[in-house]
Parts: sequence; structure tokens; C-alpha cells
Amino acid sequence: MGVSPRTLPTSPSFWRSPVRGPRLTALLGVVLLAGITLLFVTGLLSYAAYNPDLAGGVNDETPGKGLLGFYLFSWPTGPYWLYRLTQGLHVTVGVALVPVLLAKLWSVIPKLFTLPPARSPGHAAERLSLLLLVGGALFEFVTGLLNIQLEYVFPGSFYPLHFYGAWVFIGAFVAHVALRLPRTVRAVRERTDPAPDADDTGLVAPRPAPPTVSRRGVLGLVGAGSLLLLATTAGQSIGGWWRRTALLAPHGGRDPGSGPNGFQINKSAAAVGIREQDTGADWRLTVEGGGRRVRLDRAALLRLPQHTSALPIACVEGWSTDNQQWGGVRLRDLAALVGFEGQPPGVVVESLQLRGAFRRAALSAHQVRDPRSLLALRVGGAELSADHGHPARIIVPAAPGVLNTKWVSRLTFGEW
Ligand SMILES: Nc1nc2c(c(=O)[nH]1)N[C@H]1C(S)=C(S)[C@@H](COP(=O)(O)O)O[C@H]1N2
Ligand SMILES: [Mo]
Repeated sequence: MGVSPRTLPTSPSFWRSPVRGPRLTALLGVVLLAGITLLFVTGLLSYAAYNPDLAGGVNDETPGKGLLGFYLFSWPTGPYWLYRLTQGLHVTVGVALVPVLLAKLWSVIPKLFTLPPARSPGHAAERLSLLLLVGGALFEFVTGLLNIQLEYVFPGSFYPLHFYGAWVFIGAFVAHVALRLPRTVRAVRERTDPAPDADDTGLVAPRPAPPTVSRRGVLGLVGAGSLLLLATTAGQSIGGWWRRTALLAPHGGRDPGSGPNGFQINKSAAAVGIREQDTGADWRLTVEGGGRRVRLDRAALLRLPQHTSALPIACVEGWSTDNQQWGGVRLRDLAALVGFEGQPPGVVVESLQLRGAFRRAALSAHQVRDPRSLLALRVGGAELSADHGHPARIIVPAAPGVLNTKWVSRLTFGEW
């Protein structure tokens, strides 16, 4: 006995949900249009915030980007919470859009199985672009979610995958929006779906099953799912009391301890192999530049003018801290030690850490010149803890957390 063609997913009558139709797809599409545009813009900003073109690409995780770096600009140091906002939005909105994306894919799934695969070269091109669209969306959401959950399980580095994937995805996304906009506007305006025989979208079920939920019910469910994700994620970026609500975020829930150093830690000293004997009395900071070099121990640093800056740490993974009271020496004062008075250049910062991409970072001239930029020795009135970068770490306003190098051993001003 053969299988009736009606029961195969390639047959339109296999798909029986009465809520599928252009209106549901269009409403979900409008939400995604707004949300994904925000994700794209904040994502591009995040890449710019690394200042990838500095110092021959020390900060650049995608050195082969070529023309895709056309929009890069020098990331400002104010407002000091800038990256906290842009990256908090990127991650929180990305997480909250997951139910909308899944519902949208569900709403169009009959189209995946349409036969013949291509009716014309134009139809073939359209279906190919949809493959890039759906594949690109899934790829970007999966790599992003894995990164914020600290699960670096995919091959290679997160940055090039997410960065190049975004450009492929956005290309297909723009084409899709351009092609579907008229249909979307019509479906949003008309309020009801066409009858199956008047439907030119292929979304309305020809033999609908009796409804178990209304379209409004589906949208309500999706919206509730998004709100739940929003409410259990956003706290990691908002901070304060709200951190407790961030149940889904690895840096949410509770702060990892109490006291001035009891705030989030990205990588612990032990995790990157920082040994106690290297950060103790034998530790020296080397400051170089302009053909000069000085070496300072901690006591010498403490004899330089001390300043405080209230600044957060905001990680690419979306979590951030409230403002911490950092105390230490201004970067521009350290530049002056090797002769850069007045208008110091940028700096390359190196850590005691021997391996890993985050052991080195470059800061721009205006990051060095900002009076809030410090080589911090203290936080909240206490010595830095080992995990927060003892004996000295960088703190710069508005920059991604990764540029705030911990366990600093060397500063090289301007020689690149
Ligand atoms: N040497 C070194 N510095 C580093 C890192 C690192 O792994 N090694 N992590 C960076 C990242 S990604 C962030 S978000 C901040 C986190 O600082 P915290 O651990 O004090 O919160 O430190 C940055 N400085
Ligand atoms: Mo980070």
C-alpha cells in the first residue's frame, strides 16, 4: 500500500493549521524587521567599538574583513555607558526575538517543501536566497546564544563566524524585505486572510483543521515567551537589584561575592594561568614609547597622582556591572613618564597572561587622553582582587570589557 500523496509534507493539504496565512506571517515579519534591524546596527557598532583598525589590528578578530570595514570610525569615550547600552540591547533583544523567529519559521514551513523545487530561474534564485535567509538567521542566533552562554563549542572563533555570518544574513534579509514588503503591507492592512482558493501566498491551508487556538492566541503566546525571556535576561545588563532576575544569563542571578571586588568576573586569574609569584613584590610595570623606557613597581605607581573614575564593565556577552569606583593612575600621566606631554598617542597594553586573544589590546589616542581612563590599582577603596586584575588593570570609559586588560605588565605608547 502506498502513502497517499495528501499525507506528504510536499502536498499543500498536509499542512492543516488554520492560523497559518499571510496575516500571521506578516505580523511576525514586521516585528522581526524592526528587531533584526536593531540587532544589525548594534552588532556593527559592537565591532566598531573594538577599534579593530588600531595598531595594525591588535584588536581585530576579523583581519580579512576588507570592504566590510568601510563604516568603521573611532569609538568615542562618552557617554561612558555607551557600550553597556548598545551591547546590552544587542544581546537582550536577540534573546527576546527567539520565539518570534521560531514562530515566523513555523508560519512559513509549508513553503520549504513546495514542489517542484524551482519553477523558473527567478523562482530558483528566490528559493536560494531564502536558504541563505533562514540558514543565516539560525546561524546568527545559534552562534550568538552559544557565545553569551559561554559555550564556545563551535569550530573556530566566535567573532569571524558571527561577523561574516551577519553580512551573508543581512544581504538575504534586505532582498527578502524588498520582495515581500508589498505583500506584508497588504496582509497587515486587510486584517483577515484570503480564502484558500484566493490565496496567492501558498500559506493558507487548503483543508484547514478545526481551530484549537486563534491567531491572536498564537501571537499572545509568542509575545509572552518573548517577554519571559526579556525579563530573565535584561537584568544582567541593567544591574543593581535587577541582576537577580537574570535567571537565564550566566552572569545574572547573584554577584559572585561581597565587598568591593564582589562583582562579575570574566576569566579568573587561575583560569588563564596567572601565578601569585608574578603579581607579588617582583611585579614591575614597563612603560615604553618615544625611544624611552621606565620600569615601575607598585609603590612607585602609588606615588604618582591617584584619581578615581566611576565606570562600568560591559562585556560583549551582554552582561555589565554597575559603576565601580576605580582608583589608580591616569593613562595620560603614564604617557608623560616617557615624554608624551599634552597630547599623548595611543597605547598597546600587554598582560602577564601568556596565551589567549585577550592578553593584548590597543587603545586609541583619545581613549588615552580621557581623564577617566586609568591604570587601576584599586576598586571600591580596596586593592584589586586577583580575579579583577591585581596588581593593575586598564579601565576606559564606553569601551567593550575586553579592552580593559587585566594583570597589566607593559604599556607601549605610540610605536605602531
Ligand atoms: N588579561 C586579560 N584581561 C582581560 C580578559 C582576559 O581574559 N585576560 N578578559 C576581558 C574581558 S572579555 C572582560 S569582559 C573584562 C572583565 O573584567 P572583570 O573580570 O574584572 O569583570 O576583562 C577583560 N580583561
Ligand atoms: Mo568580555
